[in-house]
Amino acid sequence: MIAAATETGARLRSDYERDGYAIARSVIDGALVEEARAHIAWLMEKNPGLRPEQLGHTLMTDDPFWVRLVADDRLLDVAEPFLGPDIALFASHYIAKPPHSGQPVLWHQDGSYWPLEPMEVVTFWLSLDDVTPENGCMRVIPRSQNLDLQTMQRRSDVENVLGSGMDASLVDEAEAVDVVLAPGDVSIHHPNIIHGSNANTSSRWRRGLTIRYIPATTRIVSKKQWPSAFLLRGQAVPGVNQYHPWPRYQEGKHLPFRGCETFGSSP
Ligand SMILES: O=C(O)CCC(=O)C(=O)O
Repeated sequence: MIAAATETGARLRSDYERDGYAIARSVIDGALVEEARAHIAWLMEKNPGLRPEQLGHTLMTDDPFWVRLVADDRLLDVAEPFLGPDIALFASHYIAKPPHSGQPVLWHQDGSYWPLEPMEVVTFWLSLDDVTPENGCMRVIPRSQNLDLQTMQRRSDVENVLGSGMDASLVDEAEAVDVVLAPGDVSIHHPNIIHGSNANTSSRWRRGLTIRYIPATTRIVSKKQWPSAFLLRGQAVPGVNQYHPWPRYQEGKHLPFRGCETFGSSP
């Protein structure tokens, strides 16, 4: 079992190093996928002013289910070969595109937006639906992680999730690959890779959770405590980041989930 896990980790790392992304299948089970979908519905009800593509990290500080989900051992076991044993969270964001009206994410490089030093970070994109070109799955330009981080440009000519994107002359769309995933699968991508996604023009939801994991040696450069800074596994490096304690579940305040009563001790 351990040998199989090591082999999978080595395969994922070599795909990631070559192409800038990798795919791990069936990482979490159907029951947890269902809980994450219920979480999106709960967040939408609590935040009626936000589009479901915008349920982001500022909502996370006091949300036990969200921390439980990103701290799932199956996800962290996949992350560990990339980051080592001391793993923290930088950010996490549901990008849930509703049927027919889900917005596109314009071509971009994530690292251009992030206050991280050094830029050592991997993104997990956890799929909560069958995601395909029809409902706006993520698209990547393989091997574009070798391009330096560019300045992103504000874009209001087309409705889009980020409100910005990169210079189109740097993107060779003919090279784009659709990242087709089933519920519970995870794609893993590099902070420099060029990626985006089209609008959801189908009659199905396209729900996914981005999870930005950092090694405890990566500093989040922020004057205020970062709302989604959590130590998830291992040890903090003294003086590097200030982490929130894991929030404890309170009935009536938080979304109930399996194991919520005993959840809440930081590692
Ligand atoms: O969810 C998407 O369509 C795009 C996700 C993305 O841009 C990211 O994870 O960095």
